[in-house]
Amino acid sequence: SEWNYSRTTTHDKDKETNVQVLLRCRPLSDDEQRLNVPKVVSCNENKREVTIAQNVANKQVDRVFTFDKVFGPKSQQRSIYDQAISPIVNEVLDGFNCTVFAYGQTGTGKTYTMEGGMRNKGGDLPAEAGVIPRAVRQIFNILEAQNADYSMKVTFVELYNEEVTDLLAPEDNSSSRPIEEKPKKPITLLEDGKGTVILRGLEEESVYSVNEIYTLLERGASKRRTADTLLNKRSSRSHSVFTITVYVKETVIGDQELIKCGKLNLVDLAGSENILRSGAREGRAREAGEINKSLLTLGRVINALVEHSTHVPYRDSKLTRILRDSLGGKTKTCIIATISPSSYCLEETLSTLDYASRAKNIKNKPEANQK
Ligand code: ADP
Ligand code: ZZD
Repeated sequence: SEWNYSRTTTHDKDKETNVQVLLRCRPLSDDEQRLNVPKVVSCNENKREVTIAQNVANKQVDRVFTFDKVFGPKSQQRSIYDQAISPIVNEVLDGFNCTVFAYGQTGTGKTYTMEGGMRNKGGDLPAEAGVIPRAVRQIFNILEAQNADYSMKVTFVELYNEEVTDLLAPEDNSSSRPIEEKPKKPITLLEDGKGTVILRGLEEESVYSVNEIYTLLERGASKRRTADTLLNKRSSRSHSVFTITVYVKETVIGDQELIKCGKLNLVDLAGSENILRSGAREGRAREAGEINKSLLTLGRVINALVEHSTHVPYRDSKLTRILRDSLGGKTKTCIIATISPSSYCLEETLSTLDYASRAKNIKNKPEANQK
């Protein structure tokens, strides 16, 4: 292109910011309500506190956790977006790289939060639309309102068993074999000189309208559903990463034109229960190990950063290689931890709350690509 490459400025270096950690508790489902499932979680949004009622040896022992924001069971998709994600999208348009992770047990609302559901078709966004469609719409709205000269690229990948799948690759209908047996175009990780990982073989789709993105989202969601049917509950053991990269042409005095570039990674992690069950079982030991390698390594990276260890094991998994800059790097990062209010999930809930509390101590040094 005729545009100059964006460059890094130095004046905003050394400004450390903690990873922002939000907590969202889903409501009891209709079934759970019918069955009178006991609740052990209470959320105080104003105090940003989550309290877990625990009964230990017939004594009521409460545990209280504090987060940057707390969203209780009644919280709407729109309010989470407006309060927590919209400011992040503005940072992306200011030239920062930002990442939002959803972390939690399967069934607690990671996908609901990141993607959401769709009831009414066409027209406006449904009330259940999650972070991804809302972020896409906001980015287009702002750039169109500014009459900006911009371009936008999106990628959507799934990481399963340490293998990267392109969820946006066009459907191959020439073969009737199931997806698992199809020779996939391999996507490999490639490091550039500066330690940034590039996904080689991945199609970057340029998009020009909200509707175009929705077509791509539909393709991605349907591809994942196919994989899910073929391999039971694959999606609870896989990570999905949706990335929007925005380039905005800035008019600069003189004959120089500069491009402001920002990137937003929206990550739906594998169910956190997969960490605890990572012990290799049955004849699928290697597969089990591989499935959980990225999630295990993510936990180890967080621990190493929090404990200021000299060695941070980024290189041990694909997920941590791809998202390295989001963990202790120059990207602004937000983690949304999701939990269930049910007493049956107590153990997993405490484990998620501990994990999320630890992540609050990670420090990044956000740096704009260009200002
Ligand atoms: P996960 O991705 O963590 O496995 P899902 O997003 O699939 O969980 O959510 C599990 C179920 O709970 C889905 O049917 C989803 O629609 C519902 N759900 C999750 N969070 C909420 C919420 N905050 N409000 C209403 N329904 C929710
Ligand atoms: N969570 C749904 C998809 C699923 O698991 O199938 S909801 C949003 C982000 C990324 C991919 C899909 C979507 C989703 C959607 C549903 C059906 C067809 C296309 C896209 C969605 C939901 C609300 C608004 C826009 C897109």
